[in-house]
Amino acid sequence: MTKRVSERFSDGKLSQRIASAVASTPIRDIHTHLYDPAFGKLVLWGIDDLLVYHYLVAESFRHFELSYENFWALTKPQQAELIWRALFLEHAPISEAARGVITTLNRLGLDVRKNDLPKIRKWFNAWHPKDFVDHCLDLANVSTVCMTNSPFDVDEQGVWANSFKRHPRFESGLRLDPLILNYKSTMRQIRSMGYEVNPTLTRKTVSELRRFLRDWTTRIDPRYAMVSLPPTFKYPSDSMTQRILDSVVLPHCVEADLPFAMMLGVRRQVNSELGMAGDGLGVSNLRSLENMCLQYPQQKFLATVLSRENQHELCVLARKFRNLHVFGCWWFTNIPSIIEEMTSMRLELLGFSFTAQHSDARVVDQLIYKWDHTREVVTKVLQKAYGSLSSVGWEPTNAELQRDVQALLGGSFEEFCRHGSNLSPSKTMSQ
Ligand code: HDL
Ligand code: ZN
Repeated sequence: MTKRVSERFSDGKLSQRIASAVASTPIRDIHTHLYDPAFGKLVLWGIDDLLVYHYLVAESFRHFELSYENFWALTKPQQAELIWRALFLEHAPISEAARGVITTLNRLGLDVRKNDLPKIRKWFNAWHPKDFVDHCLDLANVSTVCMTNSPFDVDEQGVWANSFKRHPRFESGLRLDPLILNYKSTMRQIRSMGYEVNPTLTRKTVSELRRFLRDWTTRIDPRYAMVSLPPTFKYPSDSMTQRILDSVVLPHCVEADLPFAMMLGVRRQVNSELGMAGDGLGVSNLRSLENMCLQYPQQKFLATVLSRENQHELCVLARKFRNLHVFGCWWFTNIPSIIEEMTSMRLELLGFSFTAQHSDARVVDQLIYKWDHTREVVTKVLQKAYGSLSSVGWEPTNAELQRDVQALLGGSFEEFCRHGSNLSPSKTMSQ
């Protein structure tokens, strides 16, 4: 018998079961900028790293009078002091990134109304980095995080050059932006690493670039290869980017059975004075993604898009191609109002066959707030979705709830990576 709408969501029992399923499900965080503790100085943690996070830098400059130059000349603690004053003392920390710092400090057991930065610093300084990393993973209930590893980052090269014991909860991701987007300038660096590559993609250069990718795949054992792409990315197009994709990167991914993750829509350095905080976004033409899924039916693609306007089309595209896995509320969409809209739409169009979120965390403490805030929203969305089912007589068991929530928080990604995705031969590509 259909319950009246008013009764639908009054079922506190079901709502509570959903809330505890979401709270208790460990997360596979499939994209972050965190580092295994073995990476030493590359590991960011503690109050000053939290406060100088580029999201907060961008927001703080809206209140600053000092010049960009004078800000960047300050030490990290001095920058943190200015950000703390602008966003946490002179205004309520109401933005997602500012509220995140408060959530994090609160969950670490600190009194967030005691605006005593030196005292907070002292508390963090009492921790050993490795213990603190594990503490944050446990508090956030995150089972594993995937790093963003660049063969072109000199600091990273130094670590990978020596074998080291990997932290079991840190996986790697092979980031290839410089190769795919700026081959001309990257070629020299690859040559200096011992590969005989030229500016034009001769047979020899292609085979050396494939060797380069094979070597780094063996070295870091990535979950996927990855690139971020501008809104102007076009495939096919008569460009070096496409030639690198078609002759080097995608054949390597097929050979290595490596999913290829594309993050579409970033406009780098819209305001270069802001440094890492200076990037913006644009609406992408997702026909390019469609064409790649058609051109490479046996290749697994992961995709996330930066523009809110692209989200619906991405879901429809994923309905057409089972070798396309949608993931995360990336960057400027990683705010509760948009996470709610995106997750509802994805459930309605894709069921559980997507990954609801990745944290994109850069500072290990951020795992705590990025996942607390996401769990809040996912709980709300699932309570509404299961509430509708329950009102027509379909109520999930606890085991079904665990299964479904786990799918959204890493399980579907795992299943996608396990499955073959060979589809029928591709048809002609649309422009
Ligand atoms: O390109 C990327 O992986 C982005 O996530 C950028 O690193 C960006 O600066 C970021 O941290 N977004 O959350
Ligand atoms: Zn990222």
